[in-house]
Amino acid sequence: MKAHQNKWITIFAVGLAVLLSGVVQADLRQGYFTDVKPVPGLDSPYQDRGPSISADGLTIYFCSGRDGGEGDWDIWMSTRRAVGASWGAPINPGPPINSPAWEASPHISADGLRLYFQSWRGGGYGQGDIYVAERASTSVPFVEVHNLGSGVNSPANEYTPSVSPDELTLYLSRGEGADGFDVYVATRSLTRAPFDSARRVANVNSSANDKYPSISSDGLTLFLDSHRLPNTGPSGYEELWVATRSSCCEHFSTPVNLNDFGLGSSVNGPTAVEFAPCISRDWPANGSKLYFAVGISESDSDLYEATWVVPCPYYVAGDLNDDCRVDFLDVASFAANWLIDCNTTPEDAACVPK
Ligand SMILES: [Ca+2]
Ligand SMILES: [Ca+2]
Ligand SMILES: [Ca+2]
Ligand SMILES: [Ca+2]
Repeated sequence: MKAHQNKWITIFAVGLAVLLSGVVQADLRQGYFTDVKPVPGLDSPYQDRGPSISADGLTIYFCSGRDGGEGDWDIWMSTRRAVGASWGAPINPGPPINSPAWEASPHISADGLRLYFQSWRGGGYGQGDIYVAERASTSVPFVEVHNLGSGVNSPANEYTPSVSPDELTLYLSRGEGADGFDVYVATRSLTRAPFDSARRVANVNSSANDKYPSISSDGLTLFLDSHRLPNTGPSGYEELWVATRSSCCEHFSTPVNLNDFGLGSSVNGPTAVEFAPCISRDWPANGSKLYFAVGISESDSDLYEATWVVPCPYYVAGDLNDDCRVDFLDVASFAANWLIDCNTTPEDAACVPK
């Protein structure tokens, strides 16, 4: 067969596959976290931790011991013009979110209208309590702050809230008893109703500190940090762990180390402390993000991110770059291969007998 005939047959085949590619789309969950790196532009020489990313990926909240706030630790925020663009200089939203007391572990709701966080401002139920700040639209500042009440808060230390997209389920951590922090869950029937009494989440807690739950949007995967053993780093260092379930009616599984989750990853390192995970609202979409904190020293931690990659587990005719889609990238790849002159470069891997 003549070379130019092969070329047009190939382009026709790829084009046909493009038209048919919708047939082979599937729900993909198996993937891995990679491209672990600091979030640029948000660092300070002090503790920066507790990231929470808005659903549109354009605003990030975190807590920091840096100077320039209302006193003690505060919640800070940064925005960017588009996903992938640089983060702007962090700003302090001021009161009523921040106060002279300690504020930490912000968590922004899916609609961006409520910011859950921990504060030691007093007047609550004792030690740290979880509060929520509210606003009427995402274009105006938060104006009201409420204590979440006695279902969530207690004389013990409540910390690290994470809410479901409908805000009817709240995960948190509470430090009491011999087992250090444990992960709790509280539910309510209406967003304006108080939460029921928080209870320990079955299977996910250990005798070590277990905290910073981050619930996936579908409610089936719970990320957390834990001091439990065995871990990847030095004994007793915090690392990121993951618990899963197949439906929201079931208990979570016993957590697995994040490095053993999915197809495996290397988020937990052998020397650093990894903690405070926040899974993006679009996870497990290909390219979605996990934000977390990495301890640099006793007095310094920074915000990091990792990217979820989903290789295609199915054979898709014409999918040359293994992304489960057949599109112009595959056409370009095919065309590039075709243009290799096998008569002059027969050793090239792209050369096939014609
Ligand atoms: Ca820092
Ligand atoms: Ca403060
Ligand atoms: Ca409390
Ligand atoms: Ca515990």
